[in-house]
Amino acid sequence: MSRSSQRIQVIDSHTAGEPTRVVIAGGPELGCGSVADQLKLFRERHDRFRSAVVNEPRGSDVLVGALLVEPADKSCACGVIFFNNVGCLQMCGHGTMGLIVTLAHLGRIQRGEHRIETCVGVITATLHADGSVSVQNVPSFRNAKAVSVDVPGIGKITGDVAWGGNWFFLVEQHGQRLELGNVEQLTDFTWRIRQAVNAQGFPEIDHVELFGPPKSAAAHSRNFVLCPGKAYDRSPCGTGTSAKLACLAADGKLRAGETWVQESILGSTFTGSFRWEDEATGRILPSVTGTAFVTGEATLLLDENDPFCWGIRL
Ligand code: PYC
Repeated sequence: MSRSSQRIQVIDSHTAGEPTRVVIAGGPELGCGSVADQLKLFRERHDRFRSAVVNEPRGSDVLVGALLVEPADKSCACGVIFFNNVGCLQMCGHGTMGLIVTLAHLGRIQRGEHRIETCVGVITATLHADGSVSVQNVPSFRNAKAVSVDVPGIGKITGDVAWGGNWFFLVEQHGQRLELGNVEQLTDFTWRIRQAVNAQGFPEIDHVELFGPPKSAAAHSRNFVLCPGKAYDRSPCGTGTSAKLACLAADGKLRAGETWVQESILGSTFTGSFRWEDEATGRILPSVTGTAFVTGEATLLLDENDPFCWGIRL
């Protein structure tokens, strides 16, 4: 090993097929501010660290990173900064489930409720006896109903804009086959929608979500979710499911306490439900449950002499 190699300890997991890499040691010094403050520093000064951890040749476009940080709120078990192939995520549902099974694997937490500080607020994650994890996510809401956009090469597409910890454009009517064998077409289709929605006054939209009938009789809906770096979510997407619950609640299609089983493009599922935070404004408190498994323990080596030390970036 070269003398200049930096060592980063990670634990890999997957949640309903979507991978998470938790950085447990070797991360940058980000001070002792809130996680939102630490995220600002991470974005400004350590973007190459982000790329080194999740991008090729050590990772891939699909991988979501989760950097464990010191929480400012001392009632929290930890703070976390989520990131992907192109930048930082504000929240991540599948990543939180991956983080919880990772902390349990390390013996740092036991069954029960754990508060976690994210850059968009404190969330609570519950590790159940059967190993599943429920994420009580940040308050979620629909921002705009039935927004129509002219998508070049496709035509008029109508969808809802909603917040579930990330910003989503949710589309029911699209004429696409939600099949694993069709992901190239779905990726192109949703990428075009994202660009058109962003250009038409919703620049904050980072994810696009298509819905269709489920394959499993136990599920209520199937989805395809395009992430900001053009990878599709293998899981049903925790923040995307929260945004969906907010839309269902706003339309009166799901009542508080009822469950919604969201199937992913892989057929894996998350079970969601909500409580009202404020019925008058349509703000809900979503809870999303899924299962994650630890898949690896590793030490990443960063050798400055390696031309791809900081990952392959666009
Ligand atoms: O589960 O919230 C989620 C998520 C966001 C991006 C990938 N997964």
